[in-house]
Amino acid sequence: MKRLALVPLVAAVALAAPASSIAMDDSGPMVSAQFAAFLPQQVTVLAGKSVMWQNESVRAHTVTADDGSFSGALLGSDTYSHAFDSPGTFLYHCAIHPTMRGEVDVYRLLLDAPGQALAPGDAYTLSGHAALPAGTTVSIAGDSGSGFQPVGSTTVGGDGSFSLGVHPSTSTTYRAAAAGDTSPAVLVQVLDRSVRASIARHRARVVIGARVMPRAPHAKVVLQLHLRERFGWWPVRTARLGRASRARFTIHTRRRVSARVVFTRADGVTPVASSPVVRVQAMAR
Ligand SMILES: [Cu+2]
Repeated sequence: MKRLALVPLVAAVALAAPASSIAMDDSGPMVSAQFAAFLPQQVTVLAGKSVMWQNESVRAHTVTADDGSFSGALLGSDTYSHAFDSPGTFLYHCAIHPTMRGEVDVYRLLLDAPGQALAPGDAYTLSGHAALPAGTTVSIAGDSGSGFQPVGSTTVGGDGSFSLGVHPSTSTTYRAAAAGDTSPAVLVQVLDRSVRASIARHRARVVIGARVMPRAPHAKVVLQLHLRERFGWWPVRTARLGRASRARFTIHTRRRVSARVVFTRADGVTPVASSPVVRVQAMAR
């Protein structure tokens, strides 16, 4: 099971769509049978839940366990579902197209994949689901670079869910353990970044440069200007950091400019870190 514990961690790092591969409702995850592949190729499911396969191709396929423990046919736009009652790794293939392969990983404890990165010191509610009796104690451990350390414990509720508040100061990998079962790890990302900004005037053109460290290529930064007539800081431009974690804004004004550059979460709004204020004087007449 050690190798498999990394799979959901990778899914959580790609913050875009990690939830789709982890089932939390009764129906469990869906797998699409495509022309020549199962997508996603790997799913993680809580013990007792079902995985549903749907044929979304023009070919007929099968969902056949490598060990023969389950099998279903996917003709036309058929669906097939199978409930996984005990933890383990279940490999399957298509009996018609043997290069089509897939994997179902079943756990009694799962942590929900975090949806977005945090700012340092943010409170975060780590939540998960257990196929264990209500009242079972769940221990949470976190690893922020020096091995797993206990973080706290909680209990399984009547609906099988559990949660624990954490305050990671840096990116931390969490896992849950109870009654001899351990969940796969999930990564809670903390964006502990600093932003530097520079400003230069070339006649009416003002160029504001920004650099975010540690590097965060493609992340969003927002240029804010201090607008006296609007009593404060206002976002005026959004940019994505380049590969060197730099961005450049150009504005045209003859006035004095006070600016700062804010590094945000993926939503482009929630601030993570701000540069010090940079200023240039009004254009000489
Ligand atoms: Cu097939």
